[in-house]
Amino acid sequence: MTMLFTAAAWNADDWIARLQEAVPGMTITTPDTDFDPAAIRYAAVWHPPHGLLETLPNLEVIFSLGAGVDHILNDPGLPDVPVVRVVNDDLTMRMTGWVALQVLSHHRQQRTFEAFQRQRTWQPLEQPSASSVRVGIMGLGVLGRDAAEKLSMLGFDVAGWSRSQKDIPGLTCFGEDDGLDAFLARTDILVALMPDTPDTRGILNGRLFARLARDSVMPNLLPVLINAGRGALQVEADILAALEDGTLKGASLDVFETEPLPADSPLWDHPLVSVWPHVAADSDPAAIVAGIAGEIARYERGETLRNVVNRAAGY
Ligand code: NDP
Ligand code: OXD
Repeated sequence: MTMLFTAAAWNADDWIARLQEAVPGMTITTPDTDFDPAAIRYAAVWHPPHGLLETLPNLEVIFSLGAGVDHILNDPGLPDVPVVRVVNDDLTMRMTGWVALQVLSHHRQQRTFEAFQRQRTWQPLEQPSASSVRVGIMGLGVLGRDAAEKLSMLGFDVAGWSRSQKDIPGLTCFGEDDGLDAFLARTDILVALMPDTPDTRGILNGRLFARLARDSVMPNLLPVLINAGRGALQVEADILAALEDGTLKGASLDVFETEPLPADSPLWDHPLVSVWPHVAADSDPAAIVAGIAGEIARYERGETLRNVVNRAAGY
């Protein structure tokens, strides 16, 4: 039983040792070694080089080393085998923590108070309740739903929008295109947790920002954009223009059109933008390896794989 591991810039030795320990009898190889393509049944990948996976004639399952799968599905030669993505509590909690941090920092005016502190200024400001602030989450999947539920627990007025209409207790849910206008019109803090697909690419653009609520309880500070989905969702020129003309009052971005964010991007030193280097929900190797080992054990027993990507939908 052989697995191909490829994740450029990651510590392959550590991952290989973990995978070997977790999957008894598994031989792990990497593309830079002299391996027999016909021996590979499994692949565990993060941004695999295009064309590599189609050279493996006996490949049975591809494991994404992340929750997102755009880095695999964008390979034009991708073989027609199941792609399994990462879903685990550790990753979900990390994402919810990051989203809560951003929502709270906008709601509690963190930037303003940090500026006051630098000036040694004691200046209390009005503190609107969380229940008067409307958070809108685009994408109610594993990550969006958890973030929505935890933000509701913090008292925010939370709604969500997704491709299919959802019915989630305690959450106002809007579905697809016909629900988008109503969803945006009641959103002060927009959180994007969607995958990169042909339908979502560029969705965070000037036309969409213009449809956000204009009647917030903090008109000088909201609406704002928080994106931890994928950089391809956002049109950065439109974010900058919207910040310039006041359509947006701030942005917290963990993902970018080009990563790493180019040194000359105006986002770096924009006073209303918080830049994060794609770390909102870093993956814990132990949790990911345990997930892969569990799925391989199920598959070898003839059971159905879980968390298989819908190739037609693109996520
Ligand atoms: P899921 O597949 O569980 O959820 C995706 C959600 O997006 C679903 O609710 C889906 O709708 C919705 N969606 C997809 N396409 C559309 C569309 N065209 N219009 C409206 N809604 C749409 O994914 P996860 O929640 O696990 O992860 C979401 C994304 O987060 C990942 O794809 C990845 O890109 C990103 N991510 C980022 C990380 C980071 O560190 N920054 C870490 C991990 C993930 P429906 O429910 O109807 O299918
Ligand atoms: C992921 C990510 O998709 O970290 O897991 O972006």
